[in-house]
Amino acid sequence: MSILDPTADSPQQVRQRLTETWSDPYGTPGFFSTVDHKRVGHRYLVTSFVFFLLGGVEALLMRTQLATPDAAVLNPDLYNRMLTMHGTTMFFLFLGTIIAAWGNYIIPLAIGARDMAYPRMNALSYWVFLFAGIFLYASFFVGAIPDGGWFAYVPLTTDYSAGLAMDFWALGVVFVGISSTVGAINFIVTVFKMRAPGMTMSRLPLVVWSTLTTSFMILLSFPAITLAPLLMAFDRIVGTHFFDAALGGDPLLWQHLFWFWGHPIVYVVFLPPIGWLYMIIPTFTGRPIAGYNWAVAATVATGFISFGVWVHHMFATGLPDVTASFFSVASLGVSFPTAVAFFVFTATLWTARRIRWTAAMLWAVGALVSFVIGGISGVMVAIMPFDWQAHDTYFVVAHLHYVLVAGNVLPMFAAFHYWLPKVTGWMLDERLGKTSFWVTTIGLHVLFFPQHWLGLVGMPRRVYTYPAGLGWDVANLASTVGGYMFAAGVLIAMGNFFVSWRRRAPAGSNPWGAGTLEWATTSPVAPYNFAQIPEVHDRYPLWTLDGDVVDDPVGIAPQPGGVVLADEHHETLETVGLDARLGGVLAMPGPSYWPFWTAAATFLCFFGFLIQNPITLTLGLVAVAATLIGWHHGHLTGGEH
Ligand code: HEM
Ligand SMILES: [Cu+2]
Repeated sequence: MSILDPTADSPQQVRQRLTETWSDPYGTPGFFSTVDHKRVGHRYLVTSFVFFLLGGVEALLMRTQLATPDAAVLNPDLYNRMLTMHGTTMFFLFLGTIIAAWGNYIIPLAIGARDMAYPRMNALSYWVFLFAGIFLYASFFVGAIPDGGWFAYVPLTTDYSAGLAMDFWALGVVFVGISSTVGAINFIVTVFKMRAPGMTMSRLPLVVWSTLTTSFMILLSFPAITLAPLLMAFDRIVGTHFFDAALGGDPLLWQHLFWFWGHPIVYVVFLPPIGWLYMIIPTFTGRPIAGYNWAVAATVATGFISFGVWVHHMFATGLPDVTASFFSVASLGVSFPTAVAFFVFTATLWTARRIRWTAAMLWAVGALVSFVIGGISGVMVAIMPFDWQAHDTYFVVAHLHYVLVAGNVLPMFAAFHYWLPKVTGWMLDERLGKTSFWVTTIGLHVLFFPQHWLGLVGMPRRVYTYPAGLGWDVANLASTVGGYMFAAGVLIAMGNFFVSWRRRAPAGSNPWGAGTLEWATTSPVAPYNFAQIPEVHDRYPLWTLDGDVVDDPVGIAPQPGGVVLADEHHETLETVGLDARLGGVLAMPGPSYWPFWTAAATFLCFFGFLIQNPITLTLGLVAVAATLIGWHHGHLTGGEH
């Protein structure tokens, strides 16, 4: 260990040494062995976005089929498969992972750390995600696309789905769950142990609070979505009867397990995006967030209450009234913290020094405004008699898309416009950014608003077509037009990325004049993040008390007397306690191929289970064990950090 004295070495020398220590090997070896949270975050971003596009293509196919009555774009069977893969892709391969993407990229920077607490586990969670995505989509190439709905209700998916289709689904979902769980553990430890000295819990950026909360939620809810599909796979492949009522099993058990994950997950997918907005909106209003403590309380309360509401997805299953009433009340209750969050945003905007309507800000405020519609329709369906009417109609499709798209997709674009300059080092075009915002957001409302009405006049969801003359034609056509408009907006945003890439207008370290630590280092970020580990004294370290931007951010040039760790290992500071006292110096693991191989071996296990081949399965298990031994060999013999 060495804490360099920057007065002896010039800042250039210090930086060079840090770069040598923290850089990955060049080329392919670096590609497969990197554990750098920024590169992992990068990959998460690209991969999740690709799945977003795939899910979008499936959605557009469905919408095209539904544009006119009695259409024949998709046959019923293919429609089922597209519906299943659209929902599955969006939930498991996009919504759940885009939050890991920004979490990976931003969290270590926002807390002033040099990496995640477990860099190799971080790489593992990405590789597992990638392999699980490939596993699920391999079903397309063997003609066994899952067809039982993304909610996979039994017995539809146990007794009435032949072939490998739902085996792909059940095993793929278990597989991708490993990635989320590993990632959640990593975020929790990172937030508790790696904060820069002085970053007390009450100075924690709000995006970190929301990621911390959702990480706990993932840990508590994912066991259900691991267990349920595993039991389904056993019922299907091994011949057990967990869900078979005739032999003492219980089909409702599936619904309970599925929604015990399925409800909290909707908060898991929108709390981090709300956290992004908590970062973006203060920057463009030029003032700290109003009501920080309220925002933290709302975030944590949402996490708690969301575990007490899953049965609202089962109001139509004939539950005892007392049970159902409890869940109805709890569902209404969860809207309180969300309302608090909205007051926080409103107060911040209301008391702004000066609102700067950048593209990022437009996307952020557009998301908030649109989300309100989903919130209101949510309160409506939380009331049982209303839900009995609206259940399984397009009203629910409208509701769920409002919350998911306004609660995650629009904030994702806000985050892109806000943080991409940090990731790439160049600015996105503002004009194109605003155009894409308007096209996408208007598209969103044209797409989903008419579906409320369709639901109220009785159009059921999960149908592949409808006859003419029911009065549903115009609204369906409008909805499809909106779908294409939404897609056009997404394409413009992508076009913006490539145009701006060619232009490469330099971003500088803090282009928006933001106040939080991720802007205290170069853009793009150097491999070591911060030359000097920052010391934190308030919530917005880069703002003076009057809200002006500090000129020479802390992490870029090592200052005399600061802590600069530049040994031959990846080193960073560990802090302890809620007040982030200096704990010691951590030597972090460097690049490694093992995470990749462990993920590949896990793929082999799932593949063996899928094709019901005991030899492949055994080989896979042995391979997992072998890669884990290889991974930890250094620890076991004490030879390596
Ligand atoms: C990130 C954005 C999106 C997410 C997370 C998402 C999610 C979902 C989910 C979970 C379902 C299953 C609903 C059910 O339980 O029946 C679904 C259905 C559907 N989605 Fe999306 N969706 C998204 C975007 C879109 C877009 C942009 C479109 C249209 C262009 C679309 C069109 C549809 C259609 C047509 C269905 C089938 C409804 C039914 O037959 O019940 N979705 N979506
Ligand atoms: Cu719910």
